Amino acid sequence: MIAVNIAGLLLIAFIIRWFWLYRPKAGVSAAPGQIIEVRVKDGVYDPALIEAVAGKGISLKFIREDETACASQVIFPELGIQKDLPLDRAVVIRLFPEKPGEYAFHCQMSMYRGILRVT
Ligand SMILES: [Cu+2]
Repeated sequence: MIAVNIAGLLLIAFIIRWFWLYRPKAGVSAAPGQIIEVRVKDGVYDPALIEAVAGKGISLKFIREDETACASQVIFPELGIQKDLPLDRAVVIRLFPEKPGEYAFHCQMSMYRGILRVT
């Protein structure tokens, strides 16, 4: 009984860590106008942290290599962007973040997660 409870608590801790506290470590800085390639694979966006400059356009080229339906869309809620990602086909998304801040992006179920950091 106690073992079950401990397993349950560990699972909850894992879920909280993964879904709420997840912070990508290594990032990529985008020069204005640059196209950054983002691979969608094995449950993570690579890179998952992209740094950009406010008021300058950047392009993210998403390449989905994960067959699961979970990965089939990418959503930038604050930027009002939602795109389908066909398997193994590059989808370029143009972004013009005007205000500095952190803009999350994720799949429909928020399993894949990334951050666009605008400075
Ligand atoms: Cu998903």
